[in-house]
Amino acid sequence: MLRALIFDVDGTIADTERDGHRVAFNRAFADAGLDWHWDVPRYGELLRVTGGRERILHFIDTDATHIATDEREALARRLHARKTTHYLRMVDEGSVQLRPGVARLLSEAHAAGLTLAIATTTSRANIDALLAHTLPPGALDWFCVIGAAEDAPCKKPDPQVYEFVLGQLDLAPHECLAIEDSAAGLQAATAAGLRTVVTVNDYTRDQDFSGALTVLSDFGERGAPARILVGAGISSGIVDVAQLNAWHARSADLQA
Ligand code: XBP
Ligand code: MG
Repeated sequence: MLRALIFDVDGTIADTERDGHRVAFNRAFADAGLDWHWDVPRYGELLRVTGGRERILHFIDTDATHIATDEREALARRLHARKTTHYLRMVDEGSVQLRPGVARLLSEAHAAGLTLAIATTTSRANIDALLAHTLPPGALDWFCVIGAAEDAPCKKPDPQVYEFVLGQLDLAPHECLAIEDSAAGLQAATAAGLRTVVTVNDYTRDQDFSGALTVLSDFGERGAPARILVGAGISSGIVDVAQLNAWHARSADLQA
């Protein structure tokens, strides 16, 4: 029986990367007097490194090698803290929106008694701000467990954040579905024993989603149906709780 949905955040709940995190990184670089600029395609490459601090550190190691090795970690930490300040301000100003169907599916799942949880690479402050600004008042309480960067220092594709969330929920992987947008997220969820529904975005649509239960454009809304990219079709074009239950039941049949 399906008991819980575990959602990724960046790219899944909201399109945060291109016009949110990327812009915040660039503002932090400018504040520090650095002439670094991550344009849209370059940021797509850098997204292979999960975790904002790790992404900055990787960039320094490859593109700013004049910075002394023993100063890199501290610089990455400073820039990342500043980037978080900018990102929170942008969320506050309403610059980051939920993806199609997310608000509907979350409230339907909550009303249906499914347990909701989050498993993300980003920091806790970013999640609290995003959910507070995009969901109805009190919706933060819908999430029984929020696993974030602070809870799992080993970032996706490492399964640590999913293992943390499963432990807190006290549920077995087969009682849950993970919802992800990236190959790294799918690998993390799969390594934790979870079956995964993938919704893609412009940065992830060409990634390898082998092993996903299904791959979709989004969750669909009335008048804007979801497209199935891999897997079985959905008659209404809208992913709802009944559809998630059907996919979950089918995955149990496949495992039996
Ligand atoms: C996506 C990430 C994060 C964000 C930036 O996380 O890899 O690093 O790009 O956020 P997920 P931070 O898809 O798991 O939600 O700067 O806070 O790391
Ligand atoms: Mg993601």
